[in-house]
Amino acid sequence: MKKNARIYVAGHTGLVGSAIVRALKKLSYQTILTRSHQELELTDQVAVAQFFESHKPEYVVLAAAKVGGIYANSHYPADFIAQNLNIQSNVIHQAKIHGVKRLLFLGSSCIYPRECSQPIKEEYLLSGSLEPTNRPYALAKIAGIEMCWAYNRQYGTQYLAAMPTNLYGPGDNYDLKSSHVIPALIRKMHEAKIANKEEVEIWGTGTPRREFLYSDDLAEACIFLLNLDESKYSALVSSETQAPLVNVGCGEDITIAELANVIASVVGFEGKINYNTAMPDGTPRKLLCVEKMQMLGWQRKTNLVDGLKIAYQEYMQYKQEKKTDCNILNEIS
Ligand code: GFB
Repeated sequence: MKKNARIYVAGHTGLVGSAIVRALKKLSYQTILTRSHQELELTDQVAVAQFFESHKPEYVVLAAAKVGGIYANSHYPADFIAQNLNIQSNVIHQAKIHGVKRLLFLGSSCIYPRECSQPIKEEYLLSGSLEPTNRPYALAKIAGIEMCWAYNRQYGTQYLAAMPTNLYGPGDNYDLKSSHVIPALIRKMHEAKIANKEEVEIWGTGTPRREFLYSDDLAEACIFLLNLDESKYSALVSSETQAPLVNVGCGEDITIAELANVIASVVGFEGKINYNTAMPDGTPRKLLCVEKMQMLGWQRKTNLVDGLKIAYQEYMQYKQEKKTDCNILNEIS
């Protein structure tokens, strides 16, 4: 991408989108197009068409999505499937109408079958049943991948889907009902430490394994993919037999119980960790195979402990500043 290319980052206030904008700015990209949810409703077909018509982006990063942790996915299944299908259909279709050169569609490792062999290769997509706690979200994301692939085949577009593993980082959502595990545990342990509580409650059995990637590393991976030379990029998006799909992870996972201990030490919480087994575990394991990205020449930079230390500092800073534009204050009822 040229430094003056018109790059639309859909979802720029979220964890992923904000990291992508930071990374683009750091690399001196000059024309980054963003619209807040208030300015542009991506589920509104007409509004999205008007935006593309007026601003004619050359590249699109589709990071806008209804996202959340295990509790939010289980309790708002209709929102997760309907909003995501609408957002991605509108953006992908308008990208085609307006001749976008490259589009990167972001999904999640929960698209793969629950009982997959590990580590999970891209080719395992649609080879088995999904994890029930996030099936509506996963199916919307699978539809997005299929849509990228279908448009590439029928219209010769160059759309690529990147599936990140579980993410965390600056600007994360710390609401205990809708967040993912890392921000939830940072907040729970910090608040327990401050209140001199002797115990914190963690959901599930602590035995599920998860792989975690720092959001700024994912952002670098996204820009790396959009900047691949023609032959490498084309090999990813032009296959008749393989979906235009690439996993983005670090290749290592840990149990939730191990994660809780690491977060306790980063936060300085010395009390007891209790497991509430009435809450769901979700999928037992989802470790991505990251060979494809490694072969292309990318790997993560930030290890888990370093990333958690930065995330904890960010949490403290946002709490102190009580930033109104941060997800931290967007509690859901
Ligand atoms: O991060 P998380 O909500 O998402 O939960 P998933 C990961 C694991 O941490 C589960 C456990 O086994 C949870 O039971 N856990 C323990 C907690 N304590 C907590 C807590 O206080 N809060 C939360 N949230 N979890 C999501 C999907 O699945 O992952 C999405 O629902 C998406 O669709 C996302 O794919 C990346 O990894 O289980």
